[in-house]
Amino acid sequence: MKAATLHLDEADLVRGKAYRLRSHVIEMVFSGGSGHPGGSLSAADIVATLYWHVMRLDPEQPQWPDRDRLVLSKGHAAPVVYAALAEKGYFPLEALPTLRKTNTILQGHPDMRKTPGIDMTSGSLGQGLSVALGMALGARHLRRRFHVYALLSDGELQEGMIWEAAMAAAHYHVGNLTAIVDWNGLQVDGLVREVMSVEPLAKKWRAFGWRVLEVDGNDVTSLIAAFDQRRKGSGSQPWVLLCHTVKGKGVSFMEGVMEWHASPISAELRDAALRELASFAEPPSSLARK
Ligand SMILES: Cc1ncc(C[n+]2csc(CCOP(=O)(O)OP(=O)(O)O)c2C)c(N)n1
Ligand SMILES: [Mg+2]
Repeated sequence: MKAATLHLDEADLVRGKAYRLRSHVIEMVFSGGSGHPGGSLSAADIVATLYWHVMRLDPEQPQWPDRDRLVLSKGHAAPVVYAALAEKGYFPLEALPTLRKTNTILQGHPDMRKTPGIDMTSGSLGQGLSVALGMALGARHLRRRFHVYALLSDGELQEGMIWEAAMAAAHYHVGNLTAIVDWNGLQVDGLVREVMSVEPLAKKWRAFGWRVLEVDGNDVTSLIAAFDQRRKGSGSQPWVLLCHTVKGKGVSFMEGVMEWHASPISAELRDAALRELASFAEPPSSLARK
């Protein structure tokens, strides 16, 4: 009974963080004058679960050799990861509104030379899983126990390099690698299934030798359960979490709307979005920096 209560409390904390991250994303894209709100909002629950439940990290030591790694293969969703890093204390929250400004540490896409807590430069879609695989094999070579997570988007799965990495990871029995697919159904110019379908997704990953979990990627309780199952699972097979999400999740006028993939936000719409996010979960100041 006690364990169940603790688990619920943790889900609440992660959920509160996810909505806080969403509010930061809106503020950042507003002040940056450009950016990618849709794919940042769809991934907010995944990112919050990774940073507040899953990954072993030490914000005091961003280069700690045994830290788990996140490769944000869908690098255009940088705002939501920057928001998580600031909330974790890698750098001050005050840096967030500098997104995309000249000389900022928060470039439009992740830059490992500029941002504490970013382990891989990314943004050119298709590359992240190969990089994550290299890191995971590196851990094996160095006899370190860290885990590597790669966050991919569904449109990105149209890139051939993803499937080369998938094939290699299974061949080399890479058990410390987890891919996470933000399966929001939309890419820049339409529905993924109309532009070029990537389905049947679960069957494809299984055929490539991966263990597959399918999960509601906007439901923190389901995400926590899936990551816990993964943690207890095989040490000799790569796993993928196929996360059903909604692009723009949490801001009703952005949900499922293609144009919000990348778009500036006016002051009026920023206010409307923040009001709506606050009604879901008042960003609790008591959660800051936990
Ligand atoms: C190799 C490459 N081609 C094109 C782009 C431009 N681009 C940015 S995001 C995106 C696709 C967005 O759709 P999806 O991959 O599904 O991401 P999400 O829906 O999660 O935002 C594209 C084509 C890119 N970043 N990299
Ligand atoms: Mg997509």
